[in-house]
Amino acid sequence: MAPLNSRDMPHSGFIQLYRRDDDAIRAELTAGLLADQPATSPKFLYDALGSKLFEAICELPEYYPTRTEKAIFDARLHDIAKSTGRGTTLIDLGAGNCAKAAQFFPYLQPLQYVPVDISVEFLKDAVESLRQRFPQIRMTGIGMDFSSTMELPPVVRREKRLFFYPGSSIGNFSPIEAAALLGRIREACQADGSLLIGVDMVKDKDVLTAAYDDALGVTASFNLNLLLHLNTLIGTDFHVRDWRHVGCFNESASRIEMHLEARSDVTVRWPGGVRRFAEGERIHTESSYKYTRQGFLQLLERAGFAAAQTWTDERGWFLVCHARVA
Ligand code: AVI
Repeated sequence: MAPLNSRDMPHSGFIQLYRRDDDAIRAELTAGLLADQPATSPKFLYDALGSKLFEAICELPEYYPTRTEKAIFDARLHDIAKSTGRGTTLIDLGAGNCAKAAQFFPYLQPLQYVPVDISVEFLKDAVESLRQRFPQIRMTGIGMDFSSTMELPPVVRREKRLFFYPGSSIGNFSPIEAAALLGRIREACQADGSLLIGVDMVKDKDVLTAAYDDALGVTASFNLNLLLHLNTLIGTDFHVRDWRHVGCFNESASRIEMHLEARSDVTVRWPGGVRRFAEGERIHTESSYKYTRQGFLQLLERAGFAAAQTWTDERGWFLVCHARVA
């Protein structure tokens, strides 16, 4: 990634800081595919088709996190807004279509809304239509990879920063990576900042497994599509039919794991690499960590946040936390 200097750019309401580095991507994927335990980062699940398949996952009966979090937001909108306060600089991490944050606008009345995603192209349509509805809120879309840096350009107000990170996306980082990311958010918060975050909870193994191995096979398609994305990105010659989706709960690590498993002996070639996978061998494509309330609050505290206010659903399946800096 080669960051641009935002001071050099005319302020258009959108700032693209992330630049794709094809050599770095090739090196990362080659190392992952050649490793003793092959693995790829979950970020590669999201090409155009992968993003659509993820949207479909959120509609599945088995995939409870999206609708459970929404039910908590709907039921607790007033309480959450009371806790976060008004006039904030609302920084929406992984904003996508900006819909989750937008539901809070009438209650939070932020002074500035800063949707952050890897590409401002994802944000443009959503932000334009929000601008019509909420002309009083200053909106600045930022294209950046916030998993590697939280350094925001000077156009983002420093006062009353409220970071919004819903959807339990924090679960796709290992606890060590999650602690580092939360630490960077804490740094970017200043003294009067805070974080509103959604986290998926540990629960019955069958409920968890079904959410990541649904009857329609949408999650399987989402996972297998990674192979098509890798073919495009680095020229591998994966055949989707040679692989099967595996979604399982690893209890000792408290995480769902997604893997792609070779259906028979397969040799995969790409410019710069070749690997023979034996039948049954797997590529680890995603982890989704599940927390207890206490475990997550400890993580927040270690990152420099004070005791958080929390809200959950009646089954205790999902947690929404509002944490201020300590
Ligand atoms: C984006 N993230 C929080 C999802 C999750 O539940 O870990 C990604 C996902 N993978 C399979 N289904 C959904």
